[in-house]
Amino acid sequence: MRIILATNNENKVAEISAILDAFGITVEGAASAGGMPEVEEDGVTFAENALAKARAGARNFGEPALADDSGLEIPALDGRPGVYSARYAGPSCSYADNNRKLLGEMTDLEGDKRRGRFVCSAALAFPDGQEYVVEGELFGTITTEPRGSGGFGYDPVFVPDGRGRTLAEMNSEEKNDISHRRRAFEKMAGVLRNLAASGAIESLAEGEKPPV
Ligand code: ITT
Repeated sequence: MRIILATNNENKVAEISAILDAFGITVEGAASAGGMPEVEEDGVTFAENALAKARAGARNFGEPALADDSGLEIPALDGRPGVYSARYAGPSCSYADNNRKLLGEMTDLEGDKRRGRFVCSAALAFPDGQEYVVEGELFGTITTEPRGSGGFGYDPVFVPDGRGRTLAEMNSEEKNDISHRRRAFEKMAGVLRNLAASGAIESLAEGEKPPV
């Protein structure tokens, strides 16, 4: 079964491919399938944005598409950066710019006020309009300085509960074992398994047969 991963974020492609691979599901990044069109991310929830990206992928490629919309929520900042996580410090900002802005806003916050969660909504859309969405989360604390060089985004400033290191100080296996993305796509693997078991995605399996 070919499933397109409707994202332009290569870090996400690497993480989601590794996570789904462990469940025997192979995905193809949009870039290697010809490129993903820009999608307007104007939803107020991660789920809305994930569905918008998955629908755009299914429409563009004419094949089932998976998408991820994710970000960091800090209750003491009224939920920011939230759905604006990618462009928090401005339209074409870097991950380092976002981390600087976040840490700057949190300078006076201590203890529980530094707690937050990563959220990942994973959406699956089919060209015929069927769609599914699931969510995963990871709770933790925001550091006062960035630490580590692994991962991407806010990983250098986020220490998951029960751990002493930031996500950027972990290797990819450690992060993929506990991450919000892991939790969402583990659920999505269950959705795909159920669809296959019920025969609902049989035609996809047929469509994948190599040409004779
Ligand atoms: P696509 O829309 O193409 O999927 P994107 O990077 O624009 O890629 P989002 O709109 O979902 O993706 O924004 C997600 C942002 O949230 C991302 O740029 C990071 O800043 C942050 N983020 C999400 N997951 C993260 C993770 O696992 N570690 C660190 N930061 C993360």
